[in-house]
Amino acid sequence: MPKLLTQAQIDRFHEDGFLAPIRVMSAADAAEYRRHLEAFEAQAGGPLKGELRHKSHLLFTWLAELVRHPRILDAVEDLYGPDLLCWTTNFFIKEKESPAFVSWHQDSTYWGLSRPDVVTAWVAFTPANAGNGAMEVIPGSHKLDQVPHRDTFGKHNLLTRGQEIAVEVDAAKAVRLDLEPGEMSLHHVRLVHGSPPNPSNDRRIGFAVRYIPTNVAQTAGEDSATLVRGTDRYGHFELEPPPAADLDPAMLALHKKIAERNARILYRGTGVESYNDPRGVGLR
Ligand SMILES: O=C(O)CCC(=O)C(=O)O
Repeated sequence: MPKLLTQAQIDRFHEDGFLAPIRVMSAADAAEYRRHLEAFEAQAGGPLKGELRHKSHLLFTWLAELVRHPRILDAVEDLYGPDLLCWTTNFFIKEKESPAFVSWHQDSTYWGLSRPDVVTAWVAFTPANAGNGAMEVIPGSHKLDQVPHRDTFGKHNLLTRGQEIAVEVDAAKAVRLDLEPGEMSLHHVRLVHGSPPNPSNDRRIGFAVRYIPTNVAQTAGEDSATLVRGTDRYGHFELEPPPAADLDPAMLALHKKIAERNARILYRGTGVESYNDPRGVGLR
């Protein structure tokens, strides 16, 4: 008996490679997440950037809570079973009137994970729609094997290497994933997806949480993950503790070490070594 999705939704995920929209919290709760983010940014003097955009659930208690949100986990359990790790999280923030975009890509390309049993819960803190650069997907493209990509390191590309798919994408088949604050989409790690810039007068903020069942391993180096539900009987990843407080100094140090190690996996073969390298991420 599924916990949150219907059997028809589960079948559709396996057929199309995505599901949306799924409400996981109220619009007011999503606004509260945005408020937390923007309170930090106001104090820091600018938008969250560099390595702070990645694995931010190790730095902020409110994001540690979000990656363990029961409704998100129920949906993910319906797809991948009861033993779940949060492998990573990434903020995808497009500032108002900004040229930032995401090229067509498959998430699996540089992640080094042993099997394509990986799902992203993309949680909307603001609306995402035609007016502000919502994500678009090519239904069924997750059934392709890994497709070749080329790195562009494009200045406005929000992906780590600005990677883009090196084969023709039939954009006429694309489906836009419109979301209201507090809704999420789910997408498979091999699904071809991307998103255009945000010409609107407000930010578009999404928090992408990458979940794997505990039997998936990292093949490209040492790695860590957060056990968010069930039991880890495999031990493929060093398990990460939750933060006791926002920006707890011990967690800041651990996060830095983990970010450096992750960057070595994600940028392998490029000469870029850190999320903060100007050739790499900039505002990503
Ligand atoms: O936020 C976007 O527009 C793209 C997100 C994305 O590529 C992802 O979550 O894998």
